[in-house]
Amino acid sequence: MELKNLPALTVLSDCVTIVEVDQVKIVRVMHEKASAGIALHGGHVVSFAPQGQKDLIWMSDKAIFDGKAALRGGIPVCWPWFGRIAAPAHGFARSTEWQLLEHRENQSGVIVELGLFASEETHQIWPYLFDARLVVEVGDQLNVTLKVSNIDDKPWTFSGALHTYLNVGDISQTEISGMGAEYIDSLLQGQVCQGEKILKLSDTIDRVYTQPEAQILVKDPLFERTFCVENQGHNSAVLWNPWAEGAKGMADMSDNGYQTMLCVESTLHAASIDQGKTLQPGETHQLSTTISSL
Ligand code: TA6
Repeated sequence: MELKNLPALTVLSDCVTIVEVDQVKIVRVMHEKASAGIALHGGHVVSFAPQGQKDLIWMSDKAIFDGKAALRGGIPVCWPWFGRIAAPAHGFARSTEWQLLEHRENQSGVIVELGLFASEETHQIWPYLFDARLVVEVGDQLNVTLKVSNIDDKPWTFSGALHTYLNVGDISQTEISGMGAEYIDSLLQGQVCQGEKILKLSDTIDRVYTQPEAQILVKDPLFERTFCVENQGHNSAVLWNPWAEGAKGMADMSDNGYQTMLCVESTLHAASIDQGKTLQPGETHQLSTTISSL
């Protein structure tokens, strides 16, 4: 997503400014290594482009920046649950305002830290005290880490994902490897299946890969680059593309939007809220994704 021509509302440093798209404030990073944008609404990375490259991150041209809806595209922060195991789908973090806590920069890049804390609204949806931080490191590569801490006096259980939408030239030419063999097929009522080593898509896909390799590679011949996605603190990697019919059904995606995106997600998957990861009071968990282009 192109942010460079937007007027700065606030100048925070040589590299960091705040800009606005409709109702959403975005922390804009413009550094000699890379540019990026992180929306405060949702703690949502909306752009990351190493210097001289096309954006690695896909944003829908129909994304709704009303400060209420979750943004379509970017890197939605799905937390404190992943999927539709409770409402709202993918948790409340992606549709709640985060606070800008810190930014710092040096010659290798810029680090932006956002925070999300329990409020009356979050308490109504999920009755726990938490401290969530999103650390976004913008440099030759993009690193996004979601650190969640239990600051309550009772344990709580969560799941989640960094639901990255990669910006590909043409999905039908794209080749994906490193997902591992076994997957849970969300389109087949959670049936466990064995997959191929190299994937080329020609239809809707929605799979939770349970044994992903350390590096997931997405070869994009049209843009002549290969994405490398490295995840940590996850138990699976989700691959999703809604294809033509799915895109038609989404008000915030153009009918042909599916042709240029692919979600490769760093996921802590759980079949139900209770089956998630439990944090005792005082414990912290980190879920991260690192995205680069080779
Ligand atoms: O991560 C894949 C998935 O859970 C799919 O099932 C699909 O619905 C997608 O996320 C998008 O969900 P959303 O709530 O953003 O429409």
